[in-house]
Amino acid sequence: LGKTMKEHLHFALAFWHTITMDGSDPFGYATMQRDFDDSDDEMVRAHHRVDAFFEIMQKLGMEYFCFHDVDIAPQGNSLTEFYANLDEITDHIKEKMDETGIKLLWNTANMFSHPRYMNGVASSNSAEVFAYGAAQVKKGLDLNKKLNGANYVFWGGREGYESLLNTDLILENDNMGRFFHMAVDYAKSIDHLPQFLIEPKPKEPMKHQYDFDAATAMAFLQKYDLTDYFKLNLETNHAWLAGHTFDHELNVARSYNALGSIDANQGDYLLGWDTDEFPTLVVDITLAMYQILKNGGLNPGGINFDAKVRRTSFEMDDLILAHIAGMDTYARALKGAAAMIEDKFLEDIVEERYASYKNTEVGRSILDGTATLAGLAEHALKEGDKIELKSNHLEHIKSVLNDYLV
Ligand code: GLO
Ligand code: NI
Ligand code: NI
Ligand code: NI
Repeated sequence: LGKTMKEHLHFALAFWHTITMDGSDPFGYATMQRDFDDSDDEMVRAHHRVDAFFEIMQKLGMEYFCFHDVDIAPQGNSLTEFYANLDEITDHIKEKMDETGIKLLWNTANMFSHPRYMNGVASSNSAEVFAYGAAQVKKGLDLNKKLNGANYVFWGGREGYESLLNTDLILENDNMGRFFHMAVDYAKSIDHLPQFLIEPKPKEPMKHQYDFDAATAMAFLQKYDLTDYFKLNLETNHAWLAGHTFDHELNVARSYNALGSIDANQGDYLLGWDTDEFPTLVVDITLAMYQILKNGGLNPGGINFDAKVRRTSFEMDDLILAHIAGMDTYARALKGAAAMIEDKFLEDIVEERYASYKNTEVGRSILDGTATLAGLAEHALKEGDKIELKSNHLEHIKSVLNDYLV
């Protein structure tokens, strides 16, 4: 596989689902009181939260972490205050990183919770909002440099629209392209260019999200000439929302050499939104891990748990056990996928299925580009009436797949 098994399991802890998360949902208030939230002073609390975050990572043996700017530091009463708070807290984070050896997989800017972002950021109808978002990303890149981050993530948040009746889709997409180029240019100017990642997601929170799925995001990146700097951060639950399996999204990204990193979670088969449950479905994750191994792993990406416990699982133990369940699922998936690759289980099936392209003259001419429409028509006029079709043996394949589920 080119790497040791453990190198394929670079897990990251998400600040927002562990420390900031309090169990509140659209229908109910917080259910989680954490003992690290023991001070009325916001900045003291922020420091204690960082300590708790690193303690959890050490207990779990996690090597990486991810955060939004607003997760780690209070926003204060102005952007100036927010910047200062971020500087203070990231000094503390840096100390913790040096002490523990834990690394930053990626950070990002939350540009979707505050009311100013109700219409998006780069795709907003306000240049002031665009500028405010630019300020957040600038700071995010400064912090990424300070903490030696490997990647920097853009989840579209509210980049999208509710109705075309009042939306200039072309202007909004052009502005998104401009925004990302500014981020690349700034990163170059400070001599620290992380791998940029777009995280596609459909339907939520805007009715029409611009980064709907992997294929849509790739069309965007190609159109705006950003493929040298951007890959994709793919999330299981987002794939499902788009009507895809996770391994489909990974395979599409791989076909563009753009599989960067993943947000590990799962949805609920019965519900149509981003429930961010912990990954426990071995079959889905084994097929995902198969794609990741075919990709040669995720580098410099990793496996970030974008997953939350339910508000009814409010004890700290539940949070710890949930991450262990997620890590175990990925470890099992890795074993199964590695065995599939070793046995060439899928490769042989695929090879056999497309055999007629490799083992016949007409097939080879299609693959090597020498075939023409007229030449193929001539061939079909001679041979076409005796085409023999082969069964897909799909049920048999699925039942053998079960043998690989660890
Ligand atoms: C929401 C996304 C979100 C992102 C995060 C980092 O559905 O999954 O959690 O992963 O903002 O970009
Ligand atoms: Ni109702
Ligand atoms: Ni995510
Ligand atoms: Ni999500």
